[in-house]
Amino acid sequence: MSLGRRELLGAGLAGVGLLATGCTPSTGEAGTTTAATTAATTATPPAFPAGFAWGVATSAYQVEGSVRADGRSPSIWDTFAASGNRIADGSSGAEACDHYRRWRTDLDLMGELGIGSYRFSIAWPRIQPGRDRRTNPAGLAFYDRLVDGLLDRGIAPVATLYHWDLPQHLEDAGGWESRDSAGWFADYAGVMFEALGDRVGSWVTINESKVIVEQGYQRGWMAPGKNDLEASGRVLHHLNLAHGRAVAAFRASTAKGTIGPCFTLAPCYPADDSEGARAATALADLRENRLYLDPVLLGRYPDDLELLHGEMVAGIAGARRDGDDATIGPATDFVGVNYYSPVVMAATGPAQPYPLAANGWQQLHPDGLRDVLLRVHRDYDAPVQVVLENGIPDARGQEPLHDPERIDFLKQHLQAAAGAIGAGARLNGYHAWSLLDNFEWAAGYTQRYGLVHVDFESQRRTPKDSARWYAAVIRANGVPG
Ligand code: GCO
Repeated sequence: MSLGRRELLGAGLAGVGLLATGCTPSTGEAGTTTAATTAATTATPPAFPAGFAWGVATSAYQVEGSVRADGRSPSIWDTFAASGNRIADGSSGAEACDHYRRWRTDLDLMGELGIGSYRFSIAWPRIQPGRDRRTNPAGLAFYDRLVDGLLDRGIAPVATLYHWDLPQHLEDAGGWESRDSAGWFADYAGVMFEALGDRVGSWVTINESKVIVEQGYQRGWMAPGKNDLEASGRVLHHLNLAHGRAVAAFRASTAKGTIGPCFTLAPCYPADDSEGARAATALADLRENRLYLDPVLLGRYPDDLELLHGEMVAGIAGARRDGDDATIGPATDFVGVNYYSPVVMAATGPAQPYPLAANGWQQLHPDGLRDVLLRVHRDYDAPVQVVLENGIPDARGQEPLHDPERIDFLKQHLQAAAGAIGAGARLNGYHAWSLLDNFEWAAGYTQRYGLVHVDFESQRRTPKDSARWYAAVIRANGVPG
């Protein structure tokens, strides 16, 4: 059986010793009052403000393919996928959805579904493929066409600068472990602001630093496949610096749009009323949320950072220089939120009171979306927020085009988002993950998250029932009753 890419993400990290306190694996016992009551169902009727952005999301390595086209050089994901036994089905993103060549078809499809906003990512190795980091005009031209194609169809481009595909030549020069990475990223970001800043309305800096840190540098389940806690701390700090320097480059540029970070957040609930469960939950919240939110949104690391594993804390401390916190924390225009799963903690370790999705790591708890949005609203000075990812893989045994579980999932999560808006959160958009079935990282093509089915033999696209349902939501600007 393959490892889900975030399996154990909510499992207390006991296996890799990230926490200073000992956690034992969950007994899997059903949760209890506290997890359930924290999640009281919202009574607010689903309502979205006029102009709410209804979107879908993808990322470059997961959909583009054409990994050698027009001068692109390898990324750390090409290397990782080729390094043997890393990907469940032995596949890679070499072809993926062939979106690099079929982008017009995909944009037409989005247009037919009434999609208003498309979150895609830019493949850095297409833009700066060589060690000299000179701009590659042919690589840039792809995103130029894509953005114009979106605007022609009335779809707002939301461009992510980094969704995990670091050029291999930068990895060879030290990658995110090197402090130079912040400067490399700011330079590359500057190239993109200059090229597309007149047309892209929203820029996202770095997708999910938590997943890079935990899966890429602690567990080794994702590129670059390392198991080094100290390095993971350094990498986190450099990702934060890179974000801050890119925001500064954006402000100094002539780009017209807005810019913000993207976090994958997990509401943390105690499994019961015990003091032990509450303490474990507070620690989980530090590890899952505050460690990432605080530096970027408040300009300082959490005061209780030392509760995390000493080697990781040492990595952060060793990388930190005077003035860095201010560099990391310039104000952003919005906060991007990805939501998949809560974390529930008993005194003895993680609990799993909610049903699991077919990926094996995602507890299904729609009200968690409302809870994370309201938490960011409350604790981080009421920023504008946008959901940049939310989705599930096809259920086991599902007929390819009939996905009632996904419709239920979307409906309940949208109701939860509406509940957050009703309670004051400034949410201005929602992007379903994903437009297309695609390359799901270490799970290869074994998990399908698309609203649109892809036959990877023929590359034929066919909307699933959920795509038609989502189109109706968009037309109504709300969830049908
Ligand atoms: C994620 C990623 C996506 C995944 C999706 C499903 O950030 O987690 O952005 O690339 O494919 O989340 O696991």
